[in-house]
Amino acid sequence: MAKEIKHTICFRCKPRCRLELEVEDNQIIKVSTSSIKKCPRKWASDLERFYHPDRLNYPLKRVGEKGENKWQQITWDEALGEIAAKLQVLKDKYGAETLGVTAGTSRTYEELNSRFLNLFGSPNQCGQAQICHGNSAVVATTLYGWWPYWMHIEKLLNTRCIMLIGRNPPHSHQTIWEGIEKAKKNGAKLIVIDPRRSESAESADLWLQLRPGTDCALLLGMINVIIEQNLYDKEFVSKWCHGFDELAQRAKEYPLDKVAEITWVPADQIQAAARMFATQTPSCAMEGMGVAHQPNSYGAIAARHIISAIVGNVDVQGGEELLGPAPFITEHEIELPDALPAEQREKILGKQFKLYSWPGYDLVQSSVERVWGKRCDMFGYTCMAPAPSLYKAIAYSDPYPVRALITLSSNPMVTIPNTKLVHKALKSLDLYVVVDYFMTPSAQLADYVLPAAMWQERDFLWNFHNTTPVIVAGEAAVAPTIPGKHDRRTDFDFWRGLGVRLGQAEYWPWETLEEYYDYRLAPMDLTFKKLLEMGTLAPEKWEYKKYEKMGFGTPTGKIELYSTVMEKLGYDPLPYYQEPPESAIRTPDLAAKYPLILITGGRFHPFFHSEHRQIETLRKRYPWATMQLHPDTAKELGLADGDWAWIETQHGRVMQKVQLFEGIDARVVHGQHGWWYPEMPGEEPWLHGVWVSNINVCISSEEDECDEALGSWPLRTFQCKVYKVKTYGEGHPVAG
Ligand SMILES: Nc1nc2c(c(=O)[nH]1)N[C@H]1C(S)=C(S)[C@@H](COP(=O)(O)OP(=O)(O)OC[C@H]3O[C@@H](n4cnc5c(=O)[nH]c(N)nc54)[C@H](O)[C@@H]3O)O[C@H]1N2
Ligand SMILES: Nc1nc2c(c(=O)[nH]1)N[C@H]1C(S)=C(S)[C@@H](COP(=O)(O)OP(=O)(O)OC[C@H]3O[C@@H](n4cnc5c(=O)[nH]c(N)nc54)[C@H](O)[C@@H]3O)O[C@H]1N2
Ligand code: SF4
Ligand SMILES: [Mo]
Repeated sequence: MAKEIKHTICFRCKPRCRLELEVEDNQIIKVSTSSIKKCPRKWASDLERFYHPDRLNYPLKRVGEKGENKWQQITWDEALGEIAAKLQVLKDKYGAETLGVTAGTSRTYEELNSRFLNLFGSPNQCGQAQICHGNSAVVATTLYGWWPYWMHIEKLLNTRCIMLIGRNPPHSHQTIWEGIEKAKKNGAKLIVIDPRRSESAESADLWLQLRPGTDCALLLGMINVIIEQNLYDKEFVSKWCHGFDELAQRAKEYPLDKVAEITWVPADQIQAAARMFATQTPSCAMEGMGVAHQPNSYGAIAARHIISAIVGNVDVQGGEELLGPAPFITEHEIELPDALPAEQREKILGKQFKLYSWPGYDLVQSSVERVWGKRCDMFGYTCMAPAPSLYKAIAYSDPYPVRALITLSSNPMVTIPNTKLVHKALKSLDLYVVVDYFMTPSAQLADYVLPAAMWQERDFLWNFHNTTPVIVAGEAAVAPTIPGKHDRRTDFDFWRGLGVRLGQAEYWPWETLEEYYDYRLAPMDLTFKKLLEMGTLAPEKWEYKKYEKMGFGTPTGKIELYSTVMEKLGYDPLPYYQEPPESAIRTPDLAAKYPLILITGGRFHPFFHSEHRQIETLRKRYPWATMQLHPDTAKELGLADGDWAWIETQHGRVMQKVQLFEGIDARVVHGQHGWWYPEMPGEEPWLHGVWVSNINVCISSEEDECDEALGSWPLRTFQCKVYKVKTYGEGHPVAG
């Protein structure tokens, strides 16, 4: 057979590039050279992952005890039939809300998770979205009536100042970093707010090394400077912003000396950053996980959007660009949010977090729809049950029994905090189904493990969650099923197969992804095939200042510095600073015992969360988990570079190797996240080494520590201590 070039969408990391693969005889030979040149990661080693001997090839059914790693191979038809039958029995016994779905960080057809679940009647979708840009999407939409599209690289070329708040794109989003580097060459300034001298901070004009978890106070301090020094855009504010006087009043509570004390950032630096951001306009801010993973994420994210609004950055080229929806059938329409009956909406776990659940949804979306004609996707906004609420419900039937769980494109034993609770919960389920590429610590606890088609094996239509008219199409390069070798299926096939078996057939009329995408593109008079030929579809010209014609998609039609939605929901309508639940100020006794502040999860090459640990080429470069520690702290603790050391919090302890790093504050430790060791035994108690270095063993998941409006859970501000691992084998695999 002749060689062919297939145009796929790469899901190896975040940018979702269109990538050409060379294929011969249903085998991927290589990633074409022109694509590799474009890929800043040069991650051609993905073929090593694609053809890895540990990939899941057929559905597996548990035959031993849970966690014994004993499996029987079955067919897809058997697997889906048995799962559907068991789901029906559990639904009849406990109600539809007894089923939860846990999804990962937006790698697949997540709109179909919601569609299936809404039709099934359960509100309990639990996604990483709630702590992964989803909380930003919700806050932005609440205040601006739309979510600015931050993946719009071209905008960076028109910006004069970029402020990265808890975000480090050289490791987490390389195409954005390329854009920032170009912007810098054009003369743009770069401000970085980060407790570590990250790669972004290295190239910054201003680096603010703050105390973890204090961004909200820092940003309110900057807002105060901008207002007091008359640096805000008076015309825009008076015409297009609601609640400026109330904001000014609140900001007054954050004078520079007080903010400097809270944040550890010298007052002159705070002032310099505020002045730079307000005068070098259009400027834009990008917040990342340093902010999203804070206990008070609403406050920090709201303050970040407010600061951009008052300096007149919204819906201008090079600022916070509000691009609007795509004119096709959006992911959110596919989710069928209205199919979930009102009495089932009421049962959503974590319903006390009202902004990221139905009361907030109705208030926010009705205004968005009025102005934009469509609702905003906001990352599976329809049903978000926060992880701490979900795992508590499973483990303790509190507030009601959740007996079945489907995990698709996620690895909760590694990526969700309080691994002990997740472990207890997953083991106690009546039905646990995992759909993945590889066996993982989570999959080891399942009743059924189903092999998913990888990105090279599936058609995909990508649009950044309905926040932009840009649409990208990618095709399957090779077939997911090769008789005699493997029988993998796409996640579309999984949801459709289950839906059809559970009485949802009329809602799943498309037999293939191509049919599904043809349906979604029909309003644009396009087919999936046509779009594949075109590659990427983007408007020829971007429109700005659209609000002059249509207003903002909020209840007041203005940017809500003072949020009427938050007010109606019973929360403080303005951002305010709260001490983290664990800190020297809030819990001094705890801090005396655990004197260091633990931050976790700063992204690093070459891994993506808990993925790629099987790939030998990468593990040779990066064999073990690593923590960053200041040399002075290490010296005091008798630790040297490369030593194994325990990181211990009141919640648990794990070991990682010490890396000395002068760029971190001596009072802060940075622990990597995502670590498990596939080469260790899969059965209990090892579960592929999930207890050895996985930082989420050290993190709590209490509902009352989550953000009160969003329900997003903190992952980065815990008191800890660090000490040497004394002897080889000191740590039992089930570390405590
Ligand atoms: N302590 C701490 N915890 C964190 C973070 C942190 O910074 N600190 N970061 C958090 C954030 S922002 C996120 S987004 C989460 C990430 O959390 P997860 O999304 O749970 O990430 P992974 O661990 O990579 O799990 C993805 C799993 O799905 C599989 N997979 C990948 N793509 C697909 C697909 O298309 N279909 C199917 N069926 N399977 C697929 C992979 O093999 C892998 O096993 O972690 C969160 N957890
Ligand atoms: N290589 C790789 N790339 C990835 C991923 C991956 O796992 N690996 N994951 C993807 C996903 S799902 C996500 S969400 C993105 C996340 O990408 P980013 O948003 O860039 O997130 P991180 O690198 O986790 O954290 C950014 C910075 O926050 C800092 N930080 C920690 N605590 C605080 C704090 O309290 N305040 C402030 N201001 N900063 C703080 C850290 O030191 C770190 O440098 O990356 C994506 N890209
Ligand atoms: S940058 Fe990431 S998404 Fe783009 S081609 Fe490279 S590995 Fe794939
Ligand atoms: Mo994420």
